[in-house]
Amino acid sequence: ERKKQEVAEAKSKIGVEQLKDSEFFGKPTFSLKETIKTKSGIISEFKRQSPSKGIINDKVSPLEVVSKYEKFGASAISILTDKDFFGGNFDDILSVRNQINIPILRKDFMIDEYQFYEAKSIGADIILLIAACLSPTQVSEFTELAHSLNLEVLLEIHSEEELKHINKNVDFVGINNRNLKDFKVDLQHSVDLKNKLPNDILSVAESGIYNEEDFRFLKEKGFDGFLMGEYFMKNKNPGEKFEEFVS
Ligand code: IGP
Repeated sequence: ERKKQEVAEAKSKIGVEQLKDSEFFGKPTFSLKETIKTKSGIISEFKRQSPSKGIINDKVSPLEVVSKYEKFGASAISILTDKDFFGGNFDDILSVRNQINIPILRKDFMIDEYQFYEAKSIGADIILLIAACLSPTQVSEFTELAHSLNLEVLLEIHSEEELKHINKNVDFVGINNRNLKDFKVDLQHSVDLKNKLPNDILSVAESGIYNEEDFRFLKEKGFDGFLMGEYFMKNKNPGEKFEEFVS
């Protein structure tokens, strides 16, 4: 509801046609389908705060963090643009887009077509669809729209129920290790769910990866990608923490 209002307000200020004037329409994009296999597989996140943890790090700039993420082998960068819950904004993406050459995931709650044009207009390459917020029909319609804008789609699921949201057009299925209702993390639950995915689909393990052991466990179980935020962001220097993790 809050999101609906936010989107309506944005739309009334800047129309879709105006968004299309952005330099990023018609520019080539970066593909996670390519980098997920050739780099570390880690999608490292820039996140100042979260509903479950409060402030994580509000002292570092996106550019100083993500340039290190890129330098040390991240397959992609995830940047939260939700303001109310995560303290993010579009400038966090805009301020780094032309400085790095790996894909950027605009992480937000996508509920309206308008947001896809927004994502494109700030130079994002990937968007997140959260099954818990959408119907299977919406997922397939939004996927089509995203692809028409050259955006890749990461579909996030958490329960067996949500397997029905998957269609063959989504580029990646993310399994959230964290239950968004009680914030509990359960890696085994994700592995069990992964075993029920169509086996030709690229999979991403999301959230609550807090040490090397978690990472190795999920890698062994066959996940292609790993979305990690807090583990890096909670340090004074998230980029250095990333470097330490991958070396
Ligand atoms: C990162 P963590 O535990 O490493 O900080 O998690 C990422 O998976 C998490 O931010 C996330 C998220 C979401 C945030 C996953 N799905 C949906 C907002 C909305």
